[in-house]
Amino acid sequence: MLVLATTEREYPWGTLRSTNSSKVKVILEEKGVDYRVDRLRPGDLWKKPPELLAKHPLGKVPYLETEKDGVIWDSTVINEYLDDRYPHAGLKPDNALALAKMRMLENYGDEAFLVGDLPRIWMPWWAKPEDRDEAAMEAGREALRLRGLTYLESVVGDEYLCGSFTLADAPFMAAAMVLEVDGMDLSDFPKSAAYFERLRARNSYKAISPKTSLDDSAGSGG
Ligand SMILES: N[C@@H](CCC(=O)N[C@@H](CS)C(=O)NCC(=O)O)C(=O)O
Repeated sequence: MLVLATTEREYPWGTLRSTNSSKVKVILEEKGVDYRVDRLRPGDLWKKPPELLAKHPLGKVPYLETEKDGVIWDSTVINEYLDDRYPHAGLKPDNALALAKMRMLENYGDEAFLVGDLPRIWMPWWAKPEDRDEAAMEAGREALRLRGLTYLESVVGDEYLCGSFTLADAPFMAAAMVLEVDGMDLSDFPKSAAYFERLRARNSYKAISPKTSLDDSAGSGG
């Protein structure tokens, strides 16, 4: 049984999840492999206790515990590992250029969205409504409009980023989750908005949807 270590919490205003771990959860679901979720205390990501550092040398989530191969960490590495280890229903193109393009788009999702401008919108959702800095959140939305959404709008087509669904779409699943919670207006980015809706319509999105409780998203095997 694979075990995905992540941070997810139920709050009065919804179920909030680690974006990088959500990327992995989606691919575990797409692959249909048995896994269960191990939820760490969010405070451990700042305290970095020795037991966390023993699993992930940077003290971050996600990491994946496997029976065959030990611990694999970093969401991009884990997703590539899952696609290589469970090659059915492949989620990567097989020629060098298409693979490079897929990896560039996946990296763009990570850098511009998940570690770039989304945290300024997302992190405040983990605080009480009265403790949120609305001006800082709006600055995050503006940064996302100027960079990530402008670029996404220029590359996204009628399907997924590389035609069929691939690993490049995984970070954008996590972005779709954050934008669903935030309710940010995407009317200036109609192709991106439609793409996020397509992502939310996939079965795998249920495992990270803000509408799915923690009990209902503990993994297929537990
Ligand atoms: N490149 C890493 C980034 C992981 C990451 O930054 N995870 C966040 C939670 S979403 C975290 O653990 N933050 C604590 C920290 O940065 O020390 C990945 O893709 O897995």
